[in-house]
Amino acid sequence: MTTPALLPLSGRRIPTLSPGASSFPHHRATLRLSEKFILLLILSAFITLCFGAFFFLPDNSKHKRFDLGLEDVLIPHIEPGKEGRHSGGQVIHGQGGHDEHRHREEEESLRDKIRADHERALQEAKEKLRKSKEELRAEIQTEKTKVAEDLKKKDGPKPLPPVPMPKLVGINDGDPGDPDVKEKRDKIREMMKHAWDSYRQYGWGHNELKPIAKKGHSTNIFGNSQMGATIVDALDTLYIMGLHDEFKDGQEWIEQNLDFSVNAEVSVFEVNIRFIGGLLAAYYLSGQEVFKVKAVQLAEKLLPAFNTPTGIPWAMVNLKSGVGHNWGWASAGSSILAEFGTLHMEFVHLTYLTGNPAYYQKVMHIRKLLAKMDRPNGLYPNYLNPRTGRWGQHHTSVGGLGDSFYEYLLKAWLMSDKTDTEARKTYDDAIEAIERHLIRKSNGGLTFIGEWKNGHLERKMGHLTCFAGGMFALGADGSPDDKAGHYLQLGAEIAHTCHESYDRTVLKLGPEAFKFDSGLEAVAVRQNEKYYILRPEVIETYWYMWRFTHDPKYRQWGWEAAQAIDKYCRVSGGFSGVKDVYSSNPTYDDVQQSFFLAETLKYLYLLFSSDELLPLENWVFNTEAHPLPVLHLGNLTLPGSQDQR
Ligand code: DMJ
Repeated sequence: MTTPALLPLSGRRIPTLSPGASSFPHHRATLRLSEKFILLLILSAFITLCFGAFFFLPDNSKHKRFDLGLEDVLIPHIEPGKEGRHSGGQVIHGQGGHDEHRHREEEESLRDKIRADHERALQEAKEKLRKSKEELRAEIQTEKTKVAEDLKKKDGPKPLPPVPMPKLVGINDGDPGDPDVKEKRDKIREMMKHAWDSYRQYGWGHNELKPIAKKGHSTNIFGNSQMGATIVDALDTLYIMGLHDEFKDGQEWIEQNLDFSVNAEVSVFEVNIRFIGGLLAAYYLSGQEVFKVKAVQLAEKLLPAFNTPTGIPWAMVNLKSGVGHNWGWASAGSSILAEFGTLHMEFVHLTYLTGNPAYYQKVMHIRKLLAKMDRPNGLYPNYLNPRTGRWGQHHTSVGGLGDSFYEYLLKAWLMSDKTDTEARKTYDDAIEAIERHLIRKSNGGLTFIGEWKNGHLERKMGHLTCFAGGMFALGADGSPDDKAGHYLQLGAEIAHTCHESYDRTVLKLGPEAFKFDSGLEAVAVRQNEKYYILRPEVIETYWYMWRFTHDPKYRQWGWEAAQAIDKYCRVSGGFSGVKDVYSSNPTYDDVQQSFFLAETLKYLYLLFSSDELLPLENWVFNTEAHPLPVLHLGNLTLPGSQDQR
């Protein structure tokens, strides 16, 4: 699902205090500069005083005679005639004049040592005072960093309890055999390399890339963070394509830089599907522990978003303070169906990997709550208020604001090795209502999915809605009343309609939304709906349809889209979205979206690979195209699952 990212957020900004952070060592490390100066002055004054006092002390040697009695007690007697070794390797022969000489020498050397020590201390203090403010500031900073690092080491990631790795099938080359198909696949790989290399060169560490301006980019879904969204989102695609050097490079960045203790308000949904999904997929594919650890660290930061009166999470959460809130534009302060309804896959895997029931419980709680609610016409509205637990506006969509909620019901069932029948039933019921109220055929014979707005059907379909073709095909097997054929057919019809939306443009790239009204079919009308921002949904549906039917037209359509992207969106600094797909001379939006690397190029690559690469019986792709393995739990139950029954 995509939220209108450009809309303003509600402006609640929260002062940040790191909860639970120990304050003492930080306090020590953060003495202010002025305090440091005063301390140094006191120290040097004290040293000077001691040094001076030392020279005014009476000469001890003059009183030696009176001390002898005491020394007789303290220094062991050496019997006459017997020889022994004493300090300094000097041979001592008995007592008397020799002893006095020895004492004087010892005192002298002790005095020399004290004098040298004091001089050194004085010198150090003087040097400190001679340093510029900048030098002192740098020293303090180094000290602070060291303390912070020591602390980090102490509180560093604890090893997670080992769990058996789920059965991982089909992590292979996926060579398609046919040289013509292979050539196409190589071309997609080359496009991925261009997108990655450009980001590597111009946007490294930023969330996304501006390929025209050749610099980093970000949007409000990531708050003001710089968390390398493109790196995390792209990892598994790199791995699948065999771009191992690039993968290693990304892994190193994550190991050294990916830190979630940032004062940034991020979208819970986006962070979940791109970061947690991306990290989990990278972990399962590569077996590298670091990805699992980072996914869990991040998930912990998202949990405070669930602290609402109903347990329906806020849309946004501040990663540092844990304070959450909703988008300012959402109906009546509501949370969004496609956001709080698109957490299940990742959260179940988190519980599986950590043994922590919290993740599983949070998403199951959402499911239970929704199951108890009335649904107008059997449809799920897009908006739900997390304070009152009541629906906002009665708008229903299989595109933006609703889409991946339905997708995750189906995928929850698939991911559970088809044991989560509750999820399957909820999916089937939802799709039945959608078919009844939202799916229609145009005069020209195109099947489309409209949007439901307060009892009225808007005959408009979004690019985002095009993913549903793949979803219907994926859900065909296991559908009630033996309607598998029907759903596969429905998937094919949606794929056809979405292909038409591409084919009826000048650039052969699909618009953001298209109408089926007043003689218009599958074309955008409003100027602000004519853009293409490198979205994957149409290609995603081609790929699912290809896997289920092997009809060559899907590869053909995918290839048309790939060529159009390469022709019209490729620039020297990467790939950019275009503002008008009906113009032969389009302008760029200057954004290389992270989902272009995560999804669009991955689905294209899979379309030209063999089915042995990541078979759908063993892998379920999250809504950002990150593959997660099916959990064959057998008789095992997830921690926390008993409490839910
Ligand atoms: C992706 O981030 C995800 O697929 C999401 O579910 C909706 N669409 C965008 C890309 O268009």
